[in-house]
Amino acid sequence: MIDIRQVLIKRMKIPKTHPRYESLKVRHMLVDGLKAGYVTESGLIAHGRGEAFDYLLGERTIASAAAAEKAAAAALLLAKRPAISVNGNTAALVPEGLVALAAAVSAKLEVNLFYRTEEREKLIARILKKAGADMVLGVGEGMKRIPGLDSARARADPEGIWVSDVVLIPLEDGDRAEALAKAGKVVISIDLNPLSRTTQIAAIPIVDNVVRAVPNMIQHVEKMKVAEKVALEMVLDGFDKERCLSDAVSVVRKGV
Ligand code: PTJ
Repeated sequence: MIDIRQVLIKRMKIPKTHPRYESLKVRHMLVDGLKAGYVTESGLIAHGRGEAFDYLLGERTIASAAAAEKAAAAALLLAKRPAISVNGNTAALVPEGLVALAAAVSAKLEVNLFYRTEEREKLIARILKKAGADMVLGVGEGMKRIPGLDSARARADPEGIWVSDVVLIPLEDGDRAEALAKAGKVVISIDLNPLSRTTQIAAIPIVDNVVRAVPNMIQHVEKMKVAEKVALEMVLDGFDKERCLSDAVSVVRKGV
């Protein structure tokens, strides 16, 4: 079978020895998503902001982000009805990872878009299915609306985010993060900006690049899936959000 990523990388004509190879490869995944119609122009701008923070964080998973990823894995394993929200950028960057994470914690995968069109929803659902998803929620009509939100992001599938107790929201806007938290859900964010409203609001904020965070979370889930409930609760109780955020801000400011 043809590996589309390898085809794209060859087409980029960027030598693997290039010092910015990984970063350029990620950019091209988004540009390809834009050309295919499921990433938006704003998605590219949002990525640029993320890249700037990633640069300041040293383009690595800092210790406090690793702790948040472990706590998030525990929260997802403990959840009764976990859900994972997918937008254009994350569909372009980590489709297989999101599908694998959802399968590992029995979470629902739900498309949720800020710049919503039904065509984009369908394209993203198709990508997730190609990556191995059995079921993708959030597409088309029949959605509920999360109170307090005017944008298309208020949409919530009655079988997914609407009834979820724990929800993972990678690259999210602050309004929806706040509305989900107000609706009583445990919000896990992935956002490279430690100062964003989403990061500040989330119960478990992961300040890391989604391309690293998702595989790291899968590893934690694999290690902890046989753990007793009480052991998972201890991981969760041991997570200190304020310390995690002050550590991330300190790394951005001072590099350590
Ligand atoms: O596909 P849609 O229509 O739902 O639109 C998606 C975007 C990303 C355009 C939309 O959600 C948006 O406008 O997001 P914001 O409000 O710009 O927030 C994006 C946040 O994600 C910013 O704080 C960025 O720093 C952060 N970010 C960008 N790229 C990454 C990232 N965080 C983690 N990993 C990344 N690769």
